[in-house]
Amino acid sequence: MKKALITGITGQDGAYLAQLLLGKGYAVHGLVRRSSTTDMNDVRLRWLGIVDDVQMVDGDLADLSSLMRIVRDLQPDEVYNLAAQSFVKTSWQQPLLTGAITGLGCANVLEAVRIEKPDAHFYQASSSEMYGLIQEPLQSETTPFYPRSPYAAAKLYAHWMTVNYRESFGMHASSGILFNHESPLRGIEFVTRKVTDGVARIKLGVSRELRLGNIDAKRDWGHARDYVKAMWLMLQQERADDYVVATGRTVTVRDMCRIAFEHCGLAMDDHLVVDPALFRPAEVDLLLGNAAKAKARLGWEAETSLEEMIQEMVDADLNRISANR
Ligand code: NAP
Ligand code: F7E
Repeated sequence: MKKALITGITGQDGAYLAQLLLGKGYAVHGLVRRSSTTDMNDVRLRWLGIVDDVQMVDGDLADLSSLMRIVRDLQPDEVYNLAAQSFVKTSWQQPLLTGAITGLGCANVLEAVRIEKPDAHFYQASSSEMYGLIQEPLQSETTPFYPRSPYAAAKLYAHWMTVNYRESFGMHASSGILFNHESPLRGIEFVTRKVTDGVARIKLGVSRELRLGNIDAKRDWGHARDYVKAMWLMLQQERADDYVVATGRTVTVRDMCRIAFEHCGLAMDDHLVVDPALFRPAEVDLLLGNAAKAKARLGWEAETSLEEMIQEMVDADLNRISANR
């Protein structure tokens, strides 16, 4: 039985990846940081019905000794580094923490693997945010990076450390440059979930308006359930490499929002308010990924359309809000 270690298992992608790996017969172990509300941080694993099937281990990305102990004891075949301070807007308010966890945290995991289990296959959760102020209209593995936030700068450091450990130590270390991916398990602070939750509240008469920031920003949105398959495929290759994972379609926040309102039979213009207080210090205006390499080498393609995903998210939020009333 193969053993996998997932950092960030309590997050959106960690939960879907754990579900995928369990389905493939893996023993799945997840790194969990200490919290005073331990009964709340497994909510996503509960939602997927897999909380009793994964083994949780205590540790923190900031604490190299905990990572070394875990990798030494577990001897995992595959290590997926998904843990991060992942909210871009927060990275301007907590730039040093973001650097310490999203950036240096990856170096800590790489070191733990290099020292304790150097033949383990390693995955780093890189991000399309690294393209930032885009240098090409369609971004691929060869497009130059131009990070626009402390989050993106930290991810860029982690990305290059992954490449460096592959080249310096011959480690099987791969980096997935994933474009935005969402699901009913997405954190409520991210725009798709804020929209689907907000629209569901308006539909159920709990609120009247939805306040957003820059609705002209364009994103290439896919479904997290599809994207974790690409992570796994990268670690099954003979050689480690870097891959863009994207749908190849970009849509404004405004048009994504319209899909959610229309699904509920509501007129968007009656409820949507643009609030400049929600604008960011620097914006990433447009992201559009070219996943041709992932298709050719991994046989991976996005399976879920934006419309299907937003409708699934709105329906999940309608159910959640109704159940809590
Ligand atoms: P998420 O829902 O925000 O999950 C982040 C995870 O990291 C949570 O499990 C969190 O634990 C954990 N974490 C945070 N700080 C930690 C620390 N100091 N030590 C240990 N664990 C810590 O993020 P996601 O959407 O699943 O994304 C997964 C990864 O992919 C992240 O690295 C993200 O930056 C990257 N990424 C995401 C996207 C996307 O569109 N979703 C795109 C590209 C890249 P708690 O539950 O305790 O908070
Ligand atoms: O913003 C605009 C906002 O916070 C998307 C993370 O998973 O994907 C994610 O980062 C866009 C931005 O995601 C609101 O200004 C407008 O242009 O959903 P988001 P993100 O910043 O793209 C990348 C790939 C990651 O790696 C990250 O970890 O939507 N926007 N109004 C808004 N965004 C939010 N959150 N809230 C608003 O009210």
